[in-house]
Amino acid sequence: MRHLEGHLDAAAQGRLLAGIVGVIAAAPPFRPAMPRTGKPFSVLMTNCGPLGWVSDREGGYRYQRAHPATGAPWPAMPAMLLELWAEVAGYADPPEACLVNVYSQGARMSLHRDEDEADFAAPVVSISLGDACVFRIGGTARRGATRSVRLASGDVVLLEGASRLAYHGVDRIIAGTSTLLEGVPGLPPEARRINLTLRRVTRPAA
Ligand code: MD3
Ligand code: FE
Repeated sequence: MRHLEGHLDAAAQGRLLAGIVGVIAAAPPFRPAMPRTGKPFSVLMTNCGPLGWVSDREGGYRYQRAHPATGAPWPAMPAMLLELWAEVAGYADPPEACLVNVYSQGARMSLHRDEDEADFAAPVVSISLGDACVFRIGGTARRGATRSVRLASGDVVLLEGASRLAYHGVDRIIAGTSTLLEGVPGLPPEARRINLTLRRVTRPAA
């Protein structure tokens, strides 16, 4: 992975957050559930862009064009995200999905691989806003060694090449490390960290 620490300065983080507040107004964060068991996620999610990632007991992990609760199409990606992708992704076609993960204190994401996309040649671009987290990344085998990386507000991570299929997760949120999300109208009051992942889902037509 490529870790671009502090890639977005405070002003850029504020502009991006304003765009995400607009996304959340149109597409309220929902609580996904695990396939088959229906175990709820501790992370809330929403999406912007043509496709959005969802999960529930009945349908499992998938991308779809509509919000699972409202049935409305996902709102457009803020222009800043398309510009960031063009700047860092090294991939000609635009991202199709931006998954918005909303963490409260105590929320976590267990070790997993992102493999619901048809195109692993495209990178995943991650942007962190708000409190820092302890992120864990390993190799492409579930039982391999892992290392911890602190992701802070404004950091951008590029997952490309071998790291695109690496196991990864979020161990914990480090409370009180950012004031960015404090008192922002339109955000869930318990939100401490937001992570955005820009993804290519389908293989571009040749
Ligand atoms: C490594 N999100 O949404 S972002 C996810 O902080 C996800 O919310 C975490 O894992 C979060 O799927 C981690 C960094 C990240 C994103 C995608 C990856 C790391 C990745 C894809 C492959 C390998
Ligand atoms: Fe992931």
